[in-house]
Amino acid sequence: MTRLYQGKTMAAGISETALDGPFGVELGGVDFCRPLEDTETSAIADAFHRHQALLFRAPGLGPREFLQFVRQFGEPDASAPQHEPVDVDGFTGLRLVSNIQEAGKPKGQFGHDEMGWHQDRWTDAAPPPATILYGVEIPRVGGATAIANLCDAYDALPEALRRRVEGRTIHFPLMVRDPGNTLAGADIHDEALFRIVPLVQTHAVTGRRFLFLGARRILSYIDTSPRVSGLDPQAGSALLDEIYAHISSPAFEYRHRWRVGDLLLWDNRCCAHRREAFDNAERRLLYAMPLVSSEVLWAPKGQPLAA
Ligand SMILES: O=C(O)CCC(=O)C(=O)O
Ligand SMILES: [Fe+2]
Repeated sequence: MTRLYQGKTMAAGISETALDGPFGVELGGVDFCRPLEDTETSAIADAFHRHQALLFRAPGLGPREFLQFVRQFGEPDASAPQHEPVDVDGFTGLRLVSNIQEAGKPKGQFGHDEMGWHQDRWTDAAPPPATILYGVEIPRVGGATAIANLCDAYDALPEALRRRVEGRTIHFPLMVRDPGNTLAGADIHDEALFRIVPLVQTHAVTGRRFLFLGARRILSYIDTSPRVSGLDPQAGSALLDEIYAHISSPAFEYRHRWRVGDLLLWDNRCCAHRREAFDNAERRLLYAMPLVSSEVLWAPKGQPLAA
């Protein structure tokens, strides 16, 4: 694919270089030692909307510098992480994604297993506009994070499949584990049990249409599956199988092989991501920060997705 913006220098002295994949750019020329100028913030936001995924090389950031960078784009998720919290000047929402054990306790979340396609916090009324990860310790092999562009995947839907998804809603169980199988007989329109959103949505900033897939089963993390309006569980699941087969293509996927100091930021509304497994004898540590709101990357603030 010809990518005309390769190596282009944008406003504010920030350069764009295409990533090794069908979408996304690396941005150069950003100084992480000082706050961004307004022109730089808007140049980055503009690149975010044109490319959906951005990579910065920013070696040496600690939790404080990472948080300071993230806060220039919006408000990070401050809810308690599933591990011993890290206090960054009173902010305790920093997520550690790690397989490392310290004093017999997990230092972070998500271990070393493969994680399937998902969008972060997919059952939220307004899912995070962006997920931001920073590579601190990286295994020699494995552990790549892949991002699927669900705008491009929507645009390329075969006509017959497009007709079958149009107008449907996807119903995500609010409980991620259902050992008693109580959802089997549930009314899928019951909003106490399901987050119900259009399967095809329109991006509030770019106006592009995209598939909103949230998450299906992800190994031990989630054992419930979404339902699709107008279809019984088997037919809904078969439709999702087809959609997942369609999106799982190199045509829509940027696969990021981490290096220490990589800061990767993507549009969590219109992209799904997955994580490849790695050897648990190796150490992997990422800082993670989903934005719960962002006037810079997603306006108007906190508004649920348009249908
Ligand atoms: O470990 C990874 O690369 C990604 C983990 C993940 O899905 C997340 O932090 O939201
Ligand atoms: Fe995630």
